[in-house]
Amino acid sequence: MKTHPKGSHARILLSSVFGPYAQDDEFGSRSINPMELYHNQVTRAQGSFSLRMFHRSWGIMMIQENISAPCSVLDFPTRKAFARELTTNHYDIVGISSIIVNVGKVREMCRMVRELSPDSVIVVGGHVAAIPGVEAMIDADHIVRGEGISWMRRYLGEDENAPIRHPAIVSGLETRIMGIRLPERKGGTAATIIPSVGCPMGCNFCTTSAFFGGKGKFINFYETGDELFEVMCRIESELEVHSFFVMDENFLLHRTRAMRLLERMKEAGKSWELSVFASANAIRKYTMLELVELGISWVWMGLESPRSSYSKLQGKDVRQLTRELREHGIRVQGSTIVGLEHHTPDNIVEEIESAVDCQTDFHQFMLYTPVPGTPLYQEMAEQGRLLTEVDFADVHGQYKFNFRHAAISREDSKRFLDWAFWRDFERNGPSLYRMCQTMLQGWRRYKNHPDPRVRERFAREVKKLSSAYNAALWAMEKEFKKVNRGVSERIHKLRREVEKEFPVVARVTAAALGPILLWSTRREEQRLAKGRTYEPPTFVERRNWVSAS
Ligand code: B12
Ligand code: SF4
Repeated sequence: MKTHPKGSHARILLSSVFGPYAQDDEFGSRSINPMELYHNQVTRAQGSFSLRMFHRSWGIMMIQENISAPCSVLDFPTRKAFARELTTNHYDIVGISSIIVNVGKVREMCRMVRELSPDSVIVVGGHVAAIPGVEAMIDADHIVRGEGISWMRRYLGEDENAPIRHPAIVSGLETRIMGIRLPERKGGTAATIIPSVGCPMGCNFCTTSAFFGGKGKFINFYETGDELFEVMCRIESELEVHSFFVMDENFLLHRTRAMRLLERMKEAGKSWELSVFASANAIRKYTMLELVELGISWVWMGLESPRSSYSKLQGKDVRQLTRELREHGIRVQGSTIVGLEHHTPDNIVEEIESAVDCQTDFHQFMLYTPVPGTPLYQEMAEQGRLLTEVDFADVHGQYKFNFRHAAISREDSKRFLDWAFWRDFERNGPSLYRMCQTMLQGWRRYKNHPDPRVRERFAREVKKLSSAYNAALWAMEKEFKKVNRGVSERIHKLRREVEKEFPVVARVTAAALGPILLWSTRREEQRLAKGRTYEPPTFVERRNWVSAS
C-alpha cells in the first residue's frame, strides 16, 4: 500500500454514520434498529422497563488514540453536522466507520465528501467492508477489511507494531429505565476495555470472528495479564472507576491472561467488577470462586439450542451453568438464536420455551442470519438460498430472515422472534427485577467472604439493591399487579427478602422513591405509546489538533 503523501501530518476526520437512527428513512435507518444495545436486541419487549443507553463508536476512538496525526472523531453526527465538519475544517483523509446495515449511509457520506471536500481521500472501515462487491456500492478510495489501527498506522507511515494505547472510554451514556434518566457522575459508569478483537472459535455465523481472521485467529491488543492490568490501573484512576465492560468476544477463553490478571488484582488489592462475553466452555474452565475473585459480575453467554452443533456448547448444560452463575451473584445475559437449520414450526416453540426456562437476567434473541463475510453466508450463497432482494438495512437479525429456511417462512421468522422476547418478559418479568435477584444471592453468599476485595465488591453492588433498586421493585410490583399477578408476587417476595436484609434503608427508600418511580414508569409508557424514541448526542473530539492556518 502507498502511504499518504503527508504521512503523520495529514489531517484526519474519523466519523461514524449519521443519525437519526430510530426512524425509517431512505438511507437505511429503521425504527426497529435504534442505536441502543439493550433496547435493540435484548429488552426491546420490556416497555418502560427496557434498559436504554448508548455506546460510543469504540473502533474509531481506538484508531484516533493510536496515531500521531491531527485527528477529529465525529460520533453520531447528523448529516448537517457531518457537512459542517467537512466545510469548516480541511481534511486530507476522511475515514468512515460502519457496519453492514448502514451501507446506504456510507454511500451518501462518500457522495457528500466528494462534493464538499473533493481533495480528501476517503477510507471506509469496519464490518461494512465485508460486503462482497462493496467497492461498486460506495465511492471510496480505500476499503479496509479487518483491524484498522495497524492499517491506519501503515497508511501514515507510522510504526504499526507500536504498543496499543487504550483511550479512557466510559462504556454507556444517557442510561434510562422506568422513565428516569440516571445521573452521570464520574466513576458511576463502567469503563470499556478492549483486550482483543475476533474469536478463534469460528462459529459459522459469527461476523466478528470472520472479520478478524476466522477460525483459529484473533488479534490481541494486550497479550498478557500484566499488560491488561497496567491499562486497567491507568483507566481506573483516569475515570475513577472500579467497574469494566470488557469488550472481547470471548474473554475467558484466554485463561492464562485472565489468571495472571487475577494474580495482579490480588497483589494490588483491586476490587474490580468485570462484565464479559464468554462461551460456556470457556466459563467451565474456571471454578465459581475463580470467577468471583476475578470480579466477574456479568457474563454474556450464547445459549443457542440444546440440539445445535456449536462446539462451545458440547456436553455443557447451560441451564445448570446459568443457575450456578446466578447463585454466585453473576448476572447472566443469555443469547439465543431463532431459526436454526433444525428449527421447524413444530419444535421452535419448545426450543424458545427451553431458552426462556434458563431464567437468565437478560436474554438476547437473534434470527439465524447469514451475514456477508461469514462462512454461513458463503454456504447459503452456494446453495442459492440467499434472498438477494433484501435490503442490507434489514439484515440485522431483529426483523425477518434474509435466506430461505427449510421449514420456516420469512413472515413467520419475525413472529417467532417477537414471540420469544414477549415470552421471556411474560414468564421471567423485567430484567431489572432478575438482576436484583442475582445481586441478593451474591451478597448473601459472599458478604462474609475472607477476601476483602470480594466483600468490598458485593457491598458496593448491594448498596444499589438496598436503596434505589428496592424502590424500583416496589414500583414494579404495583405495576404488574393488574397485568401479571404471578410476576408481581415474585417481585413482592424478593422485595421482602431485600427488606429483611436491610430493614431500615430499603423500606425508607421504597416508601419515598417507589411512588415517584411508579409515576415516571407510567408516564414513560404513555410516551412510548405515542412513539417516543431516543437518539445519542453528537460528539466531536480532537487529538494532536492544531487549527489549520
Ligand atoms: C458496541 C456495539 C454496538 C453499539 C453501537 C456502536 C456504534 N457506536 O456504532 C450498539 C449497541 C448501539 C450497536 C448496535 C448495533 N449493532 Co453492534 N456492536 C457493537 C459491538 C459489541 C462492539 C463494537 C466494537 O467497538 N468493537 C471493538 C472495535 C475495536 O472493533 P471494530 O468496531 O470492529 O473496529 C475495528 C475495525 O473494524 C476497524 N474499523 C472500524 N471502523 C473503522 C474505520 C476506518 C476508517 C478504518 C480504517 C478501520 C475501521 O478498526 C477497528 C480497530 O481494529 C460489536 C461486536 C464486536 N465485538 O465488535 C457489535 C456489532 C458491530 N454490531 C452489530 C450489529 C448487527 C448491530 C445492530 C444492527 C444490532 C443488531 N440488531 O444486532 C445495531 C445497529 C445500530 C445501528 N442503527 O446502526 C454487528 C455487525 C455485523 C456486521 N457484519 O455488520 C456486530 C459485529 C455484532 C455481531 N457479532 O453481530 N452495536
Ligand atoms: S464463540 Fe461467540 S464470539 Fe466466538 S466465534 Fe462463536 S459466536 Fe463468535
